[in-house]
Amino acid sequence: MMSEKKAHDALDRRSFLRASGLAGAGLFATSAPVLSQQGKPDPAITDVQDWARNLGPGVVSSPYGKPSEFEKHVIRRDVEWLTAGKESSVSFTPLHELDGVITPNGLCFERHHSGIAHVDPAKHRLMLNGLLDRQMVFTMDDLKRFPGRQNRAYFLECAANSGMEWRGAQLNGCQFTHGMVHNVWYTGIPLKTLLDEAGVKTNGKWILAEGADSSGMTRSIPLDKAMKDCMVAWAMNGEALRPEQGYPLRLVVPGWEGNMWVKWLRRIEVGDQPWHAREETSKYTDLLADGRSRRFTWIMDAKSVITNPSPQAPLKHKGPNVLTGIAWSGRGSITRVDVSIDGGKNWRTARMDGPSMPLSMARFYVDFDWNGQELLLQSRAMDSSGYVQPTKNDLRQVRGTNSIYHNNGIQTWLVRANGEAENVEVS
Ligand SMILES: Nc1nc2c(c(=O)[nH]1)N[C@H]1C(S)=C(S)[C@@H](COP(=O)(O)O)O[C@H]1N2
Ligand SMILES: [Mo]
Repeated sequence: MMSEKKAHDALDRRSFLRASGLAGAGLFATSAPVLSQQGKPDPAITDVQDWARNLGPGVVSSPYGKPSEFEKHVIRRDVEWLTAGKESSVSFTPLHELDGVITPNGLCFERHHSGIAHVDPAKHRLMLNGLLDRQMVFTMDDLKRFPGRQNRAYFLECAANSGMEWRGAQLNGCQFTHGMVHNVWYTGIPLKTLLDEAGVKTNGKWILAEGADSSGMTRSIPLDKAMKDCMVAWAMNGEALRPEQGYPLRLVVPGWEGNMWVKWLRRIEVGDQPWHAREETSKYTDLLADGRSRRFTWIMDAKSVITNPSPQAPLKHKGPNVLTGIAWSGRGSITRVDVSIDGGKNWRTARMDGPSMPLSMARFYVDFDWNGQELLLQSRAMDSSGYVQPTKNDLRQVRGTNSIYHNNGIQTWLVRANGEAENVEVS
């Protein structure tokens, strides 16, 4: 706490500032003017605010900390008309309100087929069955005693992200066009550890992952991928998984479509062929123009989006501005992002800042001067495999417009002279 003398001095200093504010600018030639733009004293400077006058709430007044009340708008949102109800639906990450490369746990987009399962970890089991030397069942405590625990940051993108944009610009905001992606640190053990413990028979070539929620979601995954880098994870960003993200256990399938990352993971079956479950036949396949479908599109190709400015985050000032966005690739790390302000005619290479880890989100910036001219903003990601993010039209040439999945085309934002931004396409 401040001593009485110090508090008195602080008050004195404030009354002095107020006096100097009234006396006019010029007193502090090197600091910011005390007068606001209208020539009136700025109360943010001259007034003693409540938070400086009164004691604040003590420790543990919020035993689990929450964001500032002034950040109430930073929330997941859904699009009401997109789904018939809230249980089989999706909410979107507010990408335009975030920075860096890690998504805060409370803001990770959610995609559920039968709502959020509230699973008691004491009653949760992971069963391994099928083509194994030993069928096994693990409790959460068992899993946490395995050696070889790992920490890895990975993006998870739903294959339906940007799905509404296949046939033209639709939704106004990167939260809605690109917000079915999150990037967190996972803690868990390699799936390989468990499969080795149970002993995969030589004819075992596929695994089936099953969730404990009432949708009983299942997906087939080739054994090679399961053994390479899949994890069973119980923590995200250093704390237990959130119920929305599959508490107490989820499958992590790095770089591959979000649907395969089975939440509330309860069973792994080993088989000799894929199961062709609903989610890999009727859903998450891409119907091509000639009536055939792409089967098993697992890898999420390189993609990027400018998060600021964007329709939910207009430009407010002329002069120096910071453009920023995110990029990710299911084939490796992001090596470069180019940005265009004229709809793809000219490109400049953005500055990356923060880590650029394999199969994890990367952050880019362009520091630029805005003189109030119209902008057609685009970003184009490149990854360590040499892949370059295509335009939406290039994608349509190959895939037609029947699909709603796997749209990684270049996004365009039109920024108007008043700074407002809109979802558009350039031909
Ligand atoms: N058990 C179960 N796992 C699931 C789902 C589900 O409904 N049930 N949805 C899948 C889909 S379609 C996606 S995109 C991701 C979403 O993960 P998130 O909710 O953590 O964003 O989880 C996948 N895993
Ligand atoms: Mo999904």
